[in-house]
Amino acid sequence: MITVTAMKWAPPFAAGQVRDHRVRWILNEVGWPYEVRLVDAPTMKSPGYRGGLQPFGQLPVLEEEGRAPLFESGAIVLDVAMRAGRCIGAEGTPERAAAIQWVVAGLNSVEPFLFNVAEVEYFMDDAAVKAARRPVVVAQAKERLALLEQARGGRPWFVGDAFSVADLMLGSILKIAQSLNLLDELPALAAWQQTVLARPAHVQAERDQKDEIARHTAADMRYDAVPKTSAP
Ligand SMILES: N[C@@H](CCC(=O)N[C@@H](CS)C(=O)NCC(=O)O)C(=O)O
Repeated sequence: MITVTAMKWAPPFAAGQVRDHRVRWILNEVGWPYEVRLVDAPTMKSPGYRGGLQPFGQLPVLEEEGRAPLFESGAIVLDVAMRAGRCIGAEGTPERAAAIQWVVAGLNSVEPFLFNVAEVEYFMDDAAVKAARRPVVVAQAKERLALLEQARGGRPWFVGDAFSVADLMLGSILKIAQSLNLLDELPALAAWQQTVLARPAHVQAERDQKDEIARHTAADMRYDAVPKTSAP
């Protein structure tokens, strides 16, 4: 049986966006059953978790009998899709190469720009620094999103004529953009994202994550039990 690691609780802005939803989503797409292991902050930051599951004390992690645990949401999505032979084109084809390319592009060339905006919105306390930085990072993120839409070229899917991990990863990454109103001037990209997110495999993944978060509170994460010096 496959086990996916998820957080007991996350703040409202993150509910439905914690990266284990990507793993649940691809598992739902390919029809592989899985269990969820809910963890708190001290567990994630423990030497055992860092040493055995995720070196940076984060999630998601996919555990499966007879295989080494796998971390990094992108690696897990690609691994599941390749092993299942679904949502990633056939081995050795240009479609598979393009799907991998777009997953990496999403994680490496789009997500960091969106995270810069999220950092200003959610994690920055100094009002003056925030006011100075926001227009800069918003402009950079909007430019990156416009270039992404230009590359999509109005096609229904990023690769070929079917849904693939490229759409999954980019649709997931753009959740941050959508919740920060960065897609307002890109209605076609926003509409594409809504089509992708309407897939039953995603709807189920998001609902399951939100339900688990709703059953817990911030106290269940036991952040106070994590030493302040611990890396985030
Ligand atoms: N590049 C990693 C990022 C992992 C990551 O940032 N995970 C967040 C949840 S979305 C996390 O574990 N946050 C808790 C923490 O850092 O303490 C991936 O895609 O898996």
